[in-house]
Amino acid sequence: EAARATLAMPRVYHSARVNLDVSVEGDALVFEGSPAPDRIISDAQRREVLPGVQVRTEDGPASADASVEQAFAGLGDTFDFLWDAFARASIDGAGGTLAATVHYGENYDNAFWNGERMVFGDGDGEVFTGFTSSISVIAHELGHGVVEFSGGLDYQGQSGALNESIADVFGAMTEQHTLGQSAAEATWLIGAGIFTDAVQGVALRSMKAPGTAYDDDVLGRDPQPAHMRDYVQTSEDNGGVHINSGIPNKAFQLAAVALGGASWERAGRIWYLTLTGGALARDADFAAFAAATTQTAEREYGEQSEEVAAVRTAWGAVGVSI
Ligand code: ASN
Ligand code: ZN
Repeated sequence: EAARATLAMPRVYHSARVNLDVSVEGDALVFEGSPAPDRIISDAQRREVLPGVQVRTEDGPASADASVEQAFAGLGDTFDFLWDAFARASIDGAGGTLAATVHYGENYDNAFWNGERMVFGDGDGEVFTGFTSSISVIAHELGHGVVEFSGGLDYQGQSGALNESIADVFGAMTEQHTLGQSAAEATWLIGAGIFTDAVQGVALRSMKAPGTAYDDDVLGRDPQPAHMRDYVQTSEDNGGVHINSGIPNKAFQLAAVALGGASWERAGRIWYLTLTGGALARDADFAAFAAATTQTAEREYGEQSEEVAAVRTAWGAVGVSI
């Protein structure tokens, strides 16, 4: 006997793409739907021109180019993480297409989010290998997208360092989700494996031990502080956005490890709800963000909860007073 069913999907996304799982429970057919990613990868062919030539789509054949496939897979891992952890459909929360360009420029030593897409250089081969091999780097760039779609944080000074830190939080959580790691098991490294063997360093940044990711003749010493007493006043790097992000990074890492389990279950959820709740000013400083995460934890878990205690302790440990 044939069964017919219509499936109502939550109206949280407009993507036409849906994964549908059908299972049998007793004498019932159970349909479960979830949004599926819509990815487009382009190739800048070593020029600094965007978007470049489209080389990979969701339904098209795989590319023979490893960078293309790595970027494609990384976007998929990030999409899966956002849905699994926060029921967020893509970075815009509406199932939007995820776009990336690889082979940007010649010997280009960076990756970035340009407001619309992720862009990856190949590295110069002396300090950096490519940037697509690291899921934490890919998810970091997408994290900037989530920040942007949530109202944004001015890319300057402390709000800029929060923007950077939240991108790292997304990077680390996505990598941990993809590898099936708990907060305690995780390396908390951002960009592990993207340095060549010539560099004395394990990663771009360490959220667990800011300031220790590298110590190298070419790069010098990792300048990230892990406490407000070491906050770096500088006019470079938009006021040290990639430097002082070590402080909120360490606070998140401490809260996540103290709460145990997977980082996104409680600490990540508190950070995410704080970011997306609509109450965060674009120019929020560390103290404002710390207060906001504490309020989120109080609202979600109760004032006397271990979550609130863990968040307060974590900010206190890095010298940010609430
Ligand atoms: N990779 C860097 C970042 O995403 C690029 C930049 O400085 N904007 O933060
Ligand atoms: Zn960044």
